[in-house]
Amino acid sequence: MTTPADLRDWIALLEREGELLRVSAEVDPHLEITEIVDRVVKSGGPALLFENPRSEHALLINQFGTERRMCLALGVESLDEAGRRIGDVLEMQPPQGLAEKVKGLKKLKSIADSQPKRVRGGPSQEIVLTGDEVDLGALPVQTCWPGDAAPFITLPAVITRDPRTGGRNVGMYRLQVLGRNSTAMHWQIHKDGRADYLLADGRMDVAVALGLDPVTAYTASAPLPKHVDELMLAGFLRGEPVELVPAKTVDLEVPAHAEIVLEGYIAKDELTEEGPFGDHTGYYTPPEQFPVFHVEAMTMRRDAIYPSIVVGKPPAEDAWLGKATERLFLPAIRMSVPELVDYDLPVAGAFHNCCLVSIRKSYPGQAQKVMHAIWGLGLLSLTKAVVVVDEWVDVHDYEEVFFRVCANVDPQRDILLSEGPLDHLDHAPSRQFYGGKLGIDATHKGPAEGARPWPEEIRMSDEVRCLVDERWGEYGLGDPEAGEDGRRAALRQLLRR
Ligand SMILES: Cc1cc2nc3c(=O)[nH]c(=O)nc-3n(C[C@H](O)[C@H](O)[C@H](O)COP(=O)(O)O)c2cc1C
Ligand SMILES: [Mn+2]
Repeated sequence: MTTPADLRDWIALLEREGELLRVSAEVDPHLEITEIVDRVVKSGGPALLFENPRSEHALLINQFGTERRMCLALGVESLDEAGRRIGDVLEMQPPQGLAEKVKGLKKLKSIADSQPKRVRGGPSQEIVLTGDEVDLGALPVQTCWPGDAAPFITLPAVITRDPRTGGRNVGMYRLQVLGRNSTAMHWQIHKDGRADYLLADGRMDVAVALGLDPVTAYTASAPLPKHVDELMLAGFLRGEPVELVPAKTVDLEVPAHAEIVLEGYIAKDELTEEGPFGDHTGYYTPPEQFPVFHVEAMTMRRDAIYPSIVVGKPPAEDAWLGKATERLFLPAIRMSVPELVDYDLPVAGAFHNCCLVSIRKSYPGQAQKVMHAIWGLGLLSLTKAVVVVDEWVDVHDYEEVFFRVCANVDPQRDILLSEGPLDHLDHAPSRQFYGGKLGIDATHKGPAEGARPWPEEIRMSDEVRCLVDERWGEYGLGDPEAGEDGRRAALRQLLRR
């Protein structure tokens, strides 16, 4: 398995797969691109390479906008396949016998190969601009929505170091352009970049990579524990290390194959007003104080391509970045919540507002135990509502989950109201950052949970189902092999005759 080596390799792959359209017409990065992309995303359309966005740099957008492209990006057939690869490593056991030992060695090699690799030079530094030569205005940075305060760089990988341990962090935090050589740094209070900043004294080095291979770009958005380097996950998923070069002006390493790198610093107590910005909550986030990022150098490839993404009222392009995280982190969540069978973070819930969980329930109160586990787990702790269903319920089938909630819940007994930390951008709670949590136990309940004997669920016998399968052709109701959708279409045809 290989994944694209860099952004250009990725664009070539998208083109070969019929997943990219080039737009040569001149378009305005001020609002116009958003409206085009919003229509294309919502119709499941291709990635777009705007060749003339009123800048010397082309703009790539909607690279992650469908499940198929997210899978292509990660080099997998399904997002669950990527999750399984991570699960295989997390659940490694001492090998039994030679065959397992060989397999075990392969896994260990894949872990060893995931470490980023330092190389001497790379295309991301073909052009080096410093001092007055730095001008963010040369990039086709989008003003996404009419109420946005300014243009925002929306798909960056922000690189910092923990001042205590030297450990690297890479996070996707939007940057509001303040002028030729400065931006705001929107790291929210629960994020690792923010934690590095709080530990720093005085000046803190920062680098921002733009235009990466799609796996590395994705991992900047992955909610890894603070001490885990996102570039290691990128190396593991790529099957090849991410190559790094020393930055030109700061004490950090930067991706050798990025299209563009911004180097500079953040001074501890220098804050600026950030926002408003039309965010993935579907609302504008109000102005708030955030640190200022001073850009002292800008390095790039020749003809650098600028990457962008538009978030807004869901579903938007970030939906599949979120779904990738949902699938990739399932094995890790199962390590600490072993009864968890599956979970779903609905796109319409902006990921942190709602979590649907199915569990293998074997004792009273287990649904409540799982709610508290979710509220205690990494960034999932910000989840506002948790719905728990039994193991046989498909959490990705929202009709089915809704049916269970309506059928199985006694609100007096099965609703848990709690409180805790909420997402930085959640506008609903009375206080910012803190508020109510809702747990809904839609599992079957037993007598120890105060329920009467639980009725049996209706299900046709296997015998009769087989019989009807076999005889379907005889009834004259359509093709017996057609499956549910085909059956519906055939019946509609018959009615029209
Ligand atoms: C398109 C996109 C934009 C994002 N913008 C921000 C942002 O401006 N600020 C922020 O704190 N998190 C933002 N996030 C979420 C973070 O990238 C995510 O929480 C990630 O885990 C942060 O890295 P960290 O865990 O190392 O802090 C964004 C995610 C995506 C997909
Ligand atoms: Mn991190």
